[in-house]
Amino acid sequence: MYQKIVALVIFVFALVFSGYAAGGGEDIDAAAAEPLWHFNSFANPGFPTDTEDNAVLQYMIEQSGVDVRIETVSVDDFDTKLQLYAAAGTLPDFWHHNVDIALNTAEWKAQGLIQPVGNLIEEHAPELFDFIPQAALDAVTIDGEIYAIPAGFNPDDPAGGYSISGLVLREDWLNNLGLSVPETLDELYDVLWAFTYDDPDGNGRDDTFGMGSSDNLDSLTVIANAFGVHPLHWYEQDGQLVRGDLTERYVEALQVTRNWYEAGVIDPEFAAIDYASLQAKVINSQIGALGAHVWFPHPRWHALPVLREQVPEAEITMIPAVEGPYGDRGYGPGNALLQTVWISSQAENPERIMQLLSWLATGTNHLVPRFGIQGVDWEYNETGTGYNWLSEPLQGDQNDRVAYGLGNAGRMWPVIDRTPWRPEIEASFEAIEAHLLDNKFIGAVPAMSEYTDIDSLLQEAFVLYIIGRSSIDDVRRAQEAWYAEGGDEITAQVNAQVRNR
Ligand SMILES: [Ca+2]
Repeated sequence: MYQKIVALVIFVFALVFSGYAAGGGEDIDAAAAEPLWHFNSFANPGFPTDTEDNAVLQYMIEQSGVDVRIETVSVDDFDTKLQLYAAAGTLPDFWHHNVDIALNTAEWKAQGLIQPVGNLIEEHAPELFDFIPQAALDAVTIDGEIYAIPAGFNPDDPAGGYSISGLVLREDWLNNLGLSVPETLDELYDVLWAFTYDDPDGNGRDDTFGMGSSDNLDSLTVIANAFGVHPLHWYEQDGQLVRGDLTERYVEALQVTRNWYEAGVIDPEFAAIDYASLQAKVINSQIGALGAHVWFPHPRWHALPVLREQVPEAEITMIPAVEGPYGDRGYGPGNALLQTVWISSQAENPERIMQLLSWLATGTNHLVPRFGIQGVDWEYNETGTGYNWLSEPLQGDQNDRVAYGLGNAGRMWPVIDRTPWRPEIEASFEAIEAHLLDNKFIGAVPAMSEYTDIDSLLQEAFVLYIIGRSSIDDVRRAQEAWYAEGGDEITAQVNAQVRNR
């Protein structure tokens, strides 16, 4: 804290002596003609910020008619530097950040650092609504007003969804055993049983487990999903929103998980390994199923190529969520709220910012910051399902692209576009999106940043129960403790915020 104050004092002095302090007699007309000031986190170190040398940014400025300069900062330094600017009364016009988005929106609104943007979008850039998921807008809506501009998703990209996680299986193991893709939780159990006990890899040794997970229970969530809940999402129970892992259904799912663990179909080491070790178990053909993202079955994603060095015929497939005993079916929807843009409460010409964003939301302009100029740097391939790279920087590696100016400029308003990877991941998206659960609250409330340690205690209790070291009463006691130590407040604030939307 002391260091922060010292840094703040030094920073404010520096601003005063360089003539940047608040009310320092800046000419308003001159300020209007100045380039917009964009403050950009998640900086690529090699990014050229001089617009003269940056072909991509220069093109965006010329085409949109809006001059802008980009200041980049690392994610870790972002909060500190933004607060220093706020204390000095010289906020950037708009900024981009990708961490704790809903929470930051609530805090910056409370601090008066940002302005509502709903009317600005409607009046000056309604095209943005075609790109931004409603779930993301809901998450940054406070007291009926939208306070941030979340990343868009290319609406023309069938692999452009924001739900990216599901259950993947070793398809070659299914085929070896003559099994089909499971549709229900019971059928999934049968598959995992066979993966464990019927020698799916045909090497004559008892050396495989059905499903793996890491210590944060990621893979095992698919069992809770079949009971209609995702642990960290919110569901209605007795007229109130309750977090998934506090519901009765979740307790039932834990009991099933423990049964599966006792039956030996879940890797017994799950509670002691991280996600990297879990991936190693896939690569070594020790497990046949795990929770994973859409890229996992991709032949160029690092897991499958390494696995194929040992098992050339290996196939990994994403399967749709299985149906549970009450007829529930679906994965928990993914995070719709990715990299986001906020407009400063001090921005004098927010409509110029909207002009720039409107340009980005027109035609294929949103691809410019990522891939450059159509016809110069890239063109659609023959089938229209991907791109051909034309210019030298686009055919080079990441460093060449960054040096050319691709990447950070796009964070003035990022649009997710997965077209280059589409042929291989489209099937995964179709499987995930076949069945999705409904999360009743996406966003954050202040109490979440206050009580940050209560979730790990709950998680620990769940793991101890699954591996047979505690009773279901211990689970319920842990849930009560979660409420008593701050969860009550979180739950009350979530319910209040949903009522006020
Ligand atoms: Ca075997």
